[in-house]
Amino acid sequence: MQIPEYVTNARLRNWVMKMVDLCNPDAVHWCTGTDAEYNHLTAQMVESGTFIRLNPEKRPNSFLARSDPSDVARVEDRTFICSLSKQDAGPTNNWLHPREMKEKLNELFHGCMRGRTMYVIPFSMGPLGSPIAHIGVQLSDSPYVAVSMKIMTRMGREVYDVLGDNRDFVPCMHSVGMPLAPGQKDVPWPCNRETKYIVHFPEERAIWSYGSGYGGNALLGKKCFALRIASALARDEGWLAEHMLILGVEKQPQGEKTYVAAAFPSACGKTNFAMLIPPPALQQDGWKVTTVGDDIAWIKPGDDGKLYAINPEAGMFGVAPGTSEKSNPNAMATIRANTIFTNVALTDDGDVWWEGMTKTPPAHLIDWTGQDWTPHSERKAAHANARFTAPIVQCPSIDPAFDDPRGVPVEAFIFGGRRSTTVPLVYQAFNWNYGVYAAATMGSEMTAAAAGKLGEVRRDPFAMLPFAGYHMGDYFNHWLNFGRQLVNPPRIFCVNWFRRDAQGNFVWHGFGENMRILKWIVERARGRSTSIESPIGWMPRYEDLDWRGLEDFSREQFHDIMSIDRAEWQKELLAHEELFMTLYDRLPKEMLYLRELMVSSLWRSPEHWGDIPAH
Ligand code: O2Y
Ligand code: MN
Repeated sequence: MQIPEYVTNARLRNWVMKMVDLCNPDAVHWCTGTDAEYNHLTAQMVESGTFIRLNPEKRPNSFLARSDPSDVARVEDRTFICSLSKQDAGPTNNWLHPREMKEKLNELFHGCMRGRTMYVIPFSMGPLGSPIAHIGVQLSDSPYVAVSMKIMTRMGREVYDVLGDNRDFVPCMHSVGMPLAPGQKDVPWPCNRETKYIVHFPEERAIWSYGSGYGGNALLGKKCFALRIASALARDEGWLAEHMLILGVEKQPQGEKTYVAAAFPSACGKTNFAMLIPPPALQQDGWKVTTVGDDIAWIKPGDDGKLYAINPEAGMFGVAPGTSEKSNPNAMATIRANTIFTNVALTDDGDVWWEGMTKTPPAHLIDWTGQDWTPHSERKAAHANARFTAPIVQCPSIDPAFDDPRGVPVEAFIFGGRRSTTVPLVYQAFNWNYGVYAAATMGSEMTAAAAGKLGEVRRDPFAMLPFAGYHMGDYFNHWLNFGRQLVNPPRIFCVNWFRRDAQGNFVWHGFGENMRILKWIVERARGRSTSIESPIGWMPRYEDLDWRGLEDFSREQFHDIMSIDRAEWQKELLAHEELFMTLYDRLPKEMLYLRELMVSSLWRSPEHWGDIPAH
């Protein structure tokens, strides 16, 4: 194997040689990240049947891939955190001793790339050379992964300049787990239907993924590196790696800009919130939202005592179903060209479609399984987890500082879940520790009607349950410690867009209307807007929010989504105990004390908090 002379990093050279010996690929391709390389690989995949080129008039330079039906999403039950001690992985992660796991992986990877090309994919998570960024190198036998990594990360030859002779990188080993015998014909979406392993070694900072070519299982910069490995790095080095979008709130003519990072579990509209378009009355008043990131934030303290955040990614791997000109026009504009679609439906004129894109479906489609589809078909045309992969700089609301190596200063954190009762539309935690408590106990109602689970509240601390690379109790402790170092910590807020009335209807309109809440949050973070005290935190009164253009949203409706029901909150606080019991061996004592404090303040005497009813 010929190693390019510009690859001077000794550890990298040795590692690639060792992995080539192990996996036995037919060829090795050192990715350069150029457009010419992208065009060559995509054309090759059109030829092999992995990609369908979409109609260039409708969707220039865009492709459709259909995955194997067994390989359509992240596989949490096959995801492992292999720290040396089981306790360090904690009760919410799958674990196996690293020695035992390595034996297994060595067997699986032995000869696994026969008949295939190994792609060497160098990438930076974050702007090249940023003090907040980190380098990874992925080895993969999937050209789909190679081209997706060009969109999702800063991928290419320049990474070797940052890496130099001896800088560290995270080795990311990936195989679809389907070697080809001589003469064996390949399939459009190779994967291993029986065996999948998504494995993290947090002490070694290494990732091994086998058997899947899909999304978070295979694009290893995303969940595996930027969250699971990075969360362990961040704990050790004193920063934060979070499942958070980053947005900027701009107010003209003053020119004031406030950056906010927000964590929501999946299916809570994170991408829509990151690209929010304010209602006309607020736009006319000079309010605008800009997008830095839609999924992950890396946040480090700066020399000035502020927190600076980057989006480590360069692309979006967004859920297609439900995305429309109405729900997210910015996302629709982002995917107009240069986009890879996976498991969406194909229209007769060579474009894409999915449920929720238009009110009326086309009369005929080819569905995500490659079969004819009409509106009378029983199956969905697009898979529920169908995705688009697109460069985030194509988003019309992209923030000018997206590529700034210094990152953007974060003034507020927002945490939110999907709750039909109990949690009010918005409140501000009393201080950092109360905020950590709220984020740690955050819950969301399940949306899929899976076997009687509909509506059940699942705790998803910090929206990090599937992504923390170590014990969740230690993770809470890291947040508490981190706050102790900050002279003026960002304010912490909780939101719930999903409260329902007695008839089961959503009370809040959501989408662009969330700007009204964001405005109050920004004003509070800057110490300006007024509020009242409740047992769980500071809350806006009706008159504290900007209702221009939504005057028919009554004070009574506002009270419906802001009221704090003592009995419900008593139950809620009691339910936190279940999570605390699971994490008992590493749970910070602060969590228990804060819970007690909140229980006691629930029984403060007033009938109203301000004019918001306390039932
Ligand atoms: O199913 C997958 O592989 C993707 S999951 C995903 C993709 C983009 C952003 N967030 C997520 C998530 O699960 O949080
Ligand atoms: Mn996510």
